[in-house]
Amino acid sequence: MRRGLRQVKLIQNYIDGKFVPGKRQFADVNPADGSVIAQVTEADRDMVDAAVQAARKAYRGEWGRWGIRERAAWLYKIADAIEARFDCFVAAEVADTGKPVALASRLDVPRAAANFRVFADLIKTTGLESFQTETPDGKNALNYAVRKPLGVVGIITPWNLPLLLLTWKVAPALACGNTVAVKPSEETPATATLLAEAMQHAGIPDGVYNVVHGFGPNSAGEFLTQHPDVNAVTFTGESQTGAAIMKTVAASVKPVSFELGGKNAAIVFADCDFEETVSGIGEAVFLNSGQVCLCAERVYVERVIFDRFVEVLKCKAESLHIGSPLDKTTELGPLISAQHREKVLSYYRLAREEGAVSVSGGGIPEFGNSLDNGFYVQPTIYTGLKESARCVKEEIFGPVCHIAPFDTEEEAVHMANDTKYGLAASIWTTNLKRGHRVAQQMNVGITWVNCWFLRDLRTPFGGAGLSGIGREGGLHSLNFYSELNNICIRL
Ligand code: NAD
Ligand code: 6OD
Repeated sequence: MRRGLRQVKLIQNYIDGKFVPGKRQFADVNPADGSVIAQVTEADRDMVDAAVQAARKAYRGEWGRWGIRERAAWLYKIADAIEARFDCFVAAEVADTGKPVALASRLDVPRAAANFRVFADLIKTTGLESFQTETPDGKNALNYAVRKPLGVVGIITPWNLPLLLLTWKVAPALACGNTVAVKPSEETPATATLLAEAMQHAGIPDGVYNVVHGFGPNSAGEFLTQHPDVNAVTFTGESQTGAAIMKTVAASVKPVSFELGGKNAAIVFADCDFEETVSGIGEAVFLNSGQVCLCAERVYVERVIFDRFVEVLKCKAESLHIGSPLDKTTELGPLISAQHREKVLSYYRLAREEGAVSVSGGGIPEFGNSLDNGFYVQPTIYTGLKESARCVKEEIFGPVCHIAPFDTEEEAVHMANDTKYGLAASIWTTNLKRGHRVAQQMNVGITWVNCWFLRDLRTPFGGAGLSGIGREGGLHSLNFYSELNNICIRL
């Protein structure tokens, strides 16, 4: 190495149990200071084909033949391997995403291990339907279903919770006996690659888990979804990308599962537990710098507590510790990229043009050190926009919300549902009857009452409208990642 040149890590593709470089490289950038932390080698069409063929071979080999208990045992080993490298996973996720180290340590990496354990438990304990069917001759028939893998599953994931969302799909896919080729986001390639190392050390057979790096259109993402030997595609990301992938896979009629964007509402009633609610909404708006698909960007507050609520949430936003992701006390890190920051700032400008009252933030924080080269924005709160404003309708995906008052329950329900998205909602009230009543009227996949992002991995997860197709989680994942064969036996 020449003096003065820092050696930059090379992140490679993982195909058939080997790390392989691609012909082209792109930079992996640390969003906290704009520095290049690694070069990533992009998989071309031939490499994506090699990954899918390796997955096919492994599927036809021992992985596809093993029984449920053996596969579950491997999943527990993967969970152990993640935990054995806990600090490496945290460091890689923090460097790639800029998320606070405290968040990656409490959410992302523990959830990755939990994803493997939960689906290992589930595949061992979940039964299947059977029916005794009456026939006119009285002899009857027995119907029972058996679960079979789909084959090779293509998995495409975003940058906001890279390891959590990748393993949320890899774990049930493997539990059901499939093999996978995954394409992590080009912004956050590190932890999918570390997972390959963990699997290699755990002894997972070659070809069961393959990683191809690159971009979407005319790159590894599109090559994977176009591949004729991929049996199903599961995708998490923007709604528009979901539409593009749907077009691509339509030609070969593959099953798809889409977890897409959101413009989620929180409804705060005057009878809420005020302190708990402000704290919960603070999380729902600002966690991961607002880069969680479930974040609340629209907050509706009953008019009698509106002014007080706005004032206290403003204090909360202004007291958040924005800083280096490596500082254990940091609560708000940067956005993922310069490009994404420009998008979020363009909404901050648009909010002003649309007539918003700026309660807090709206700009870029200054640090006086290398963090000024990072992609930070201030946590931001607006009021005063019309419900038809673009800032109220479009997903921003930053640490920002608009707060609007309401007078009646009906009005709150109407405003919350007045969106093309349908991912999540939260209701804040101490009146449980009202909590149930309002929750059941939400046109979304997940409604939380007096909490937010509280997860039980056995429950259905997904969205309505522009927010997705299908449900994953628990049995829903097992059903997506397997083909059910109903057997009817005449008795
Ligand atoms: P994105 O759609 O830009 O990218 C996601 C992945 O798709 C990346 O790996 C990308 O390379 C790939 N991709 C892009 N175009 C493609 C194409 N034509 N063919 C195949 N692959 C392609 O999303 P993002 O910016 O990484 O993530 C943020 C978005 O994800 C937000 O909209 C957020 O709401 C959504 N999201 C939804 C959920 C959910 O569970 N519903 C979870 C996390 C994020
Ligand atoms: O918790 C999950 O299982 C999940 N899929 C979360 C999605 C978060 C979106 O950013």
